[in-house]
Amino acid sequence: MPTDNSVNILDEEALSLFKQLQSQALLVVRERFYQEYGFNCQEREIGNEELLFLFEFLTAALQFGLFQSLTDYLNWLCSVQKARDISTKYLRSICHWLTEFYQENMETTEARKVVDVIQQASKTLKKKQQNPVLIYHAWPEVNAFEAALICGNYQKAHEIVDQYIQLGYPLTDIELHLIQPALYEIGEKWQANLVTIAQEHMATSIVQSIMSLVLQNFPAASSVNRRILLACVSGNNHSVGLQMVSHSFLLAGWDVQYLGSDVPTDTLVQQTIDWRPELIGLSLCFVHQINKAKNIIEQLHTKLAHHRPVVIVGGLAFNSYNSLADVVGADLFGTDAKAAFELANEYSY
Ligand code: B12
Repeated sequence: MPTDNSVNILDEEALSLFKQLQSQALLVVRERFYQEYGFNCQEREIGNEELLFLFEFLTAALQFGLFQSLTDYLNWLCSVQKARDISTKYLRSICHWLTEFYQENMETTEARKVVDVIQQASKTLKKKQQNPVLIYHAWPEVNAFEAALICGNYQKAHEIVDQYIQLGYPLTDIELHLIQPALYEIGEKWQANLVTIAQEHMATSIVQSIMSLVLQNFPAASSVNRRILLACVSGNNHSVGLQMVSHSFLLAGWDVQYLGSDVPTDTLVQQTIDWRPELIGLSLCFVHQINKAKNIIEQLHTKLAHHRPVVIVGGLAFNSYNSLADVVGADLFGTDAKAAFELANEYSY
């Protein structure tokens, strides 16, 4: 995502104050919501997580000029609410109270920057939400597979995967053209209030079991003596995509350490220092997680200097806004599990 030059980013001191004010701002917004409407904002799909995310996206806009991700988030939230027959007036009120709060609590020039960003973003709320997601060539059985996941039919889902295995398709293709599009579709349906959070969880756990089980049908190439460590940055709980990335490297004979979701930064850095992979892969789902990735890369620079591993990044955040890879300072960006392996293989270490 190009950084937006029309956004006046905050200087370091103002940014630090803005962050310090976060908990107070959220408290004020919650209280005003209750006073105005007589119930809590979480009853209108604006719970703690949504408010914290809003704050994180606002920070990304004010720190890096990443304005588009803030408007995308607000419009995503708006579409979630509309699908549940909730008026956008609640979100508008929250934006309005936030502007009042910063006008009262920050110095005029810096408050103006915050207010401008919030006001500009909330003006876009009427526009139709378009999810910035890449859709891959989906195989014909995707709908049947997705239906099996949503109704919890493990046998059926497994059977469909098995059919493709019998036809000789590589695991990476099955994951990319069958499993990934089905999960993307389930995400759209959750957003549109057509599947529940429980179904989303169930679908994920079926997929994870099947992926682990069928892995043994695919013999790995002999070892190429190369190491990759893979992790979702702290705060990212979306691990299935990274698991697919791990499979594409495993099957090609790489030694893989797959750390899964939500890995705390310090332990991730320490594990990298201890194991010394030549490549590490970081998965990010949301734009505001770029600070986590930036921090990991900076620590690796400081602690390992020119011995630091090459860093490849990926995940929904990058697929939505390609140029983010430069913002975090990564060496490579892979759009999917297959592309990640191809890029890493061609890179000269
Ligand atoms: C399953 C799921 C969950 C599960 C995840 C469980 C798990 N163990 O993974 C749970 C329930 C935890 C979850 C939670 C949330 N989710 Co969710 N989730 C999904 C869903 C439906 C599928 C995710 C998935 O597995 N996709 C399939 C994989 C294969 O695709 P992928 O992640 O893009 O990975 C590929 C590439 O990106 C790339 N890649 C990925 N990582 C890496 C790393 C490297 C190094 C490289 C090179 C490449 C690479 O390669 C992968 C394979 O080809 C998506 C829908 C979607 N569009 O993805 C929503 C989705 C991502 N979730 C969403 C949201 C909002 C949330 C929540 C905030 C609220 C909620 N719905 O509960 C929380 C936030 C949790 C958090 N802090 O992270 C939104 C995000 C909206 C947005 N654009 O901002 C989505 C898009 C749903 C939607 N349409 O509204 N979620």
